[in-house]
Amino acid sequence: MIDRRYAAFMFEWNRVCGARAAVMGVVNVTPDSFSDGGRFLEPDAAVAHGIELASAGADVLDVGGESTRPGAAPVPADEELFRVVPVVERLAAATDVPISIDTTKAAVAGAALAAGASIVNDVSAGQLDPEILCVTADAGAGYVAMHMQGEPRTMQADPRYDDVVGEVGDFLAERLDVARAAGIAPGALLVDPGIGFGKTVDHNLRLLAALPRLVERVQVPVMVGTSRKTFIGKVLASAGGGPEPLPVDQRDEGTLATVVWAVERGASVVRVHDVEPAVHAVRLLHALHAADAGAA
Ligand code: PMM
Repeated sequence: MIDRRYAAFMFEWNRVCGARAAVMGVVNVTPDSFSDGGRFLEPDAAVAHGIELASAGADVLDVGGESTRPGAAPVPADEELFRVVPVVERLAAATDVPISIDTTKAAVAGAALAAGASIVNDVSAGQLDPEILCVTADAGAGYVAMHMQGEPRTMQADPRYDDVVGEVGDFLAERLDVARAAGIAPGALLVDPGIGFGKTVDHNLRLLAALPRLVERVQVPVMVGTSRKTFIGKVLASAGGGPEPLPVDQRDEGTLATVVWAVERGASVVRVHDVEPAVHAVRLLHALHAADAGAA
């Protein structure tokens, strides 16, 4: 029997992804995320922000209670639960937009799914707490497996690959097998190359350049999260007039360029902080493709 929540998730997913790329809006309930840390730590502020992103056209809301920025320390499960569960519960009551829980912990995923989330976004791809795969499978929820080299505390120290695109693709294909073996339905799976997670500027650019190869390799929808990340600040540093990365609050135009690039190269979901411009870009691309197909 298909779980009601899973059926709802698949319906939503086909609705948004079948037609065009989906925009996932970020709701960080953390004191220390790199771009919006501390702004939405109070549940009222986080819920209001989520509702605002839904009104701006977000197709999915991603609620997270543990910062994964480079150098971040882990958060105990009870603190993470305390941050995210009330926010998920209230957002699920306030909006029809599907909610994703950004966590690596089975206990947090389970509580968020019970509170109304329908997707688990796991930056460790089930490696930190393998039980998270069973919790996701039991709930019939969607699952995003992301690639990360190392762990947030140390991942940017000296990331190395022989072939970053091949290695990330192999890792994600292997984690998809593990997720399927744990009982997650094949149609509920997505992967994410993990832009900025144990990667240099060059690694990130290569992965974005090779997105079509990754999409072909994994055969499931691919999600991409570039929003306001350091590589954008570093690429634009010289345009900003100096050797320092362009500050986080000046990276939204650069982010939009990567959103268009990623969607044009096969990304099914883009994860962003500034939702409205991404929604406009994705909708316009969709209209252009329809016109292109009509003219052919
Ligand atoms: N990036 C962050 C957090 N979670 N999840 C996925 N699937 N992909 C990402 O790129 C990703 C993520 C870090 O960004 P934030 O601190 O602004 O949330």
